[in-house]
Amino acid sequence: MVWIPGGLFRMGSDRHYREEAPSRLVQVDGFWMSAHTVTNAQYEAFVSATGYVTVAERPLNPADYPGADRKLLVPGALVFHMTDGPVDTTNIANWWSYVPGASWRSPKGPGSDFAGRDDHPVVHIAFEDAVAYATWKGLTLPTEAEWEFAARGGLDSAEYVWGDSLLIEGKHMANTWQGPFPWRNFEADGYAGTSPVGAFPANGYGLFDMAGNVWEWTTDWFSAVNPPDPERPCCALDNPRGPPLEASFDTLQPRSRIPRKVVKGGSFLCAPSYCRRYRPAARHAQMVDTGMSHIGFRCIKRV
Ligand SMILES: [Ca+2]
Repeated sequence: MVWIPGGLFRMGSDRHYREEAPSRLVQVDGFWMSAHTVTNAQYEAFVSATGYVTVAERPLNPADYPGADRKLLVPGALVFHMTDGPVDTTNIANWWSYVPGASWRSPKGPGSDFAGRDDHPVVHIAFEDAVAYATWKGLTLPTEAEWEFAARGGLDSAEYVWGDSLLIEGKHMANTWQGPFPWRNFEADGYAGTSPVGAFPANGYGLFDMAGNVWEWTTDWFSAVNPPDPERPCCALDNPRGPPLEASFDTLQPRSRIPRKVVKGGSFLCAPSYCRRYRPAARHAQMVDTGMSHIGFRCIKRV
């Protein structure tokens, strides 16, 4: 783990998606953070030691999913698939499929495994799966503010975790998507799917993959509305913990009672043409029960 010194910083951004604004002064205390996301090998060690069964591997309770097709209420996870050609990018069902039997062990469904990818981030991890691992290690998960402070690596208000240009001397600094999403991936960064942890340069604090590769869970409940900027350093929000759970329900799916946490960092599926969320200010709402091909996590330890 590496030491994140803590301090005052500008959280969020006024230059991109609405849910990142307003940019505001926030203070966080110092903490220790894992240099990379939890890998398949690390998660396997946890499961071997404890017998833990992830959410994606457990039977589903129909009461939690009113109106859902019962045929779909079987253990599984959302798996990404490329399309044959351009599709309507407002409909994520064009490239996400619920695959029965998909889980961290079988990332593409029955018959698949993570052979040769021991050092890639574990994926298809629901929020409580991440918490279970962290607890076993005597660690915890970061708040959104802690995660974003760490991701910035000391570059306050920069667009990216490495500075203000997407490429540095023509080189990709993170595992994202190049080409028209979701049907052509030019792999200019070297990877179509996840990459081994640490394949790209570390940020200013020595943390790897704080942009791209996989989204990372934080402990904050999601709200698209953020606190106002206090403007004066004396009044900065002190170690914010996010809004209450009730704020996190998806208003576009009023029947859903699955609350949503903030995930950060973007993933190998973030493309300039579709989703510019490989930035430290970027954020996304993720239902706590939903494992996906592009969601992992890392741990912290507070002092
Ligand atoms: Ca890539």
